[in-house]
Amino acid sequence: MLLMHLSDVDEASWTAKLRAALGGYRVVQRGEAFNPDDVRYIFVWKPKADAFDGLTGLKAILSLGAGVDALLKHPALPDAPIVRFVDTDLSQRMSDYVVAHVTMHHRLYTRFRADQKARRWTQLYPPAASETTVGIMGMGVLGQDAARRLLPLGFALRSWSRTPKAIEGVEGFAGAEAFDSFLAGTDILVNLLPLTPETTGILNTETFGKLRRKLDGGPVIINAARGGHQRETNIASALNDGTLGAASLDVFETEPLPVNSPLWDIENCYITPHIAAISNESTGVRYFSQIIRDHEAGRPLINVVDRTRGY
Ligand code: NDP
Ligand code: OXD
Repeated sequence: MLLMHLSDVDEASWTAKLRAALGGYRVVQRGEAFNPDDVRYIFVWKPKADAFDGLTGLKAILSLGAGVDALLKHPALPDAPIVRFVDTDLSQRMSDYVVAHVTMHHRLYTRFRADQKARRWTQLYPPAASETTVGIMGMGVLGQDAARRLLPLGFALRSWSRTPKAIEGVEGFAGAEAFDSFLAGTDILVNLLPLTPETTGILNTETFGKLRRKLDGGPVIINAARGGHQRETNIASALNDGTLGAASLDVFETEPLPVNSPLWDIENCYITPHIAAISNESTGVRYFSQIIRDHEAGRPLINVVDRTRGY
């Protein structure tokens, strides 16, 4: 049996589609009558405190989110394997966000928008893409897809990951000891890391000060991963004092971003409400129903979270 436990998304719609995809396999929602001992899989997003109560026969936890940081902090998380969402549609959507914001900043949008407001005609030529280095933190599923889509646009690319990566056209840096060298050649910093104890607060004053100051207006950060990666007071100061030229933020320390956050009023801060990439129902149903079918047929689970690494 599959138990649905999706908060803040249309659980009924996912349930109907999973029932159709899984044929006779039983799929139940929280309010329905069922024996918790019979639940083999639970499909979660923002699980409540009692989500896992009584699930003695659990074989796997299926996470609608690609990021599992919040799930791993659940106080009653059972010891079952966690399968996270990995999907080409999700990657495409995230790369759409990354490419849009990288190209916007590369073409000095902040500067020309300010000039337009001031009715100022000042010709300033943006550098060629090849003269602008995009540094991607996190070279996993999403980081690699973003790199693959930025490469044909001509940007110089570098990446930072925990373990070394050899990706054609991308200069790889790995480990804490290589972080400063990675930053020193980066004009536009894109964050696609998972949120772990090691990466919490990584977007801070010290990091910003180590970025290359080549792009007109100053280096730029783009955070589409987790709000826990950023120190928002540091970002506000860096945007106001010119340490950063601009910031594109899709995620925040507190979501929704509180109305009194100073970030709302900062001209060179581009805010979106955690919409960089949404998990798509039709591809998600295909992915998770296949996971269940395969596992029920004795095949191994894929995309299982490594709990010791935290992602
Ligand atoms: P992956 O697990 O595939 O990739 C994670 C990458 O980060 C890997 O390259 C890993 O290194 C690297 N990494 C992890 N820890 C460190 C560290 N301490 N130092 C350096 N590198 C590190 O994740 P995804 O690409 O699938 O997703 C990334 C994140 O994006 C998710 O965790 C989620 O938080 C966020 N996200 C946000 C969405 C949004 O709408 N805003 C939507 C979907 C995801 P290595 O390769 O060596 O293991
Ligand atoms: C995710 C998200 O992790 O939407 O999938 O943030």
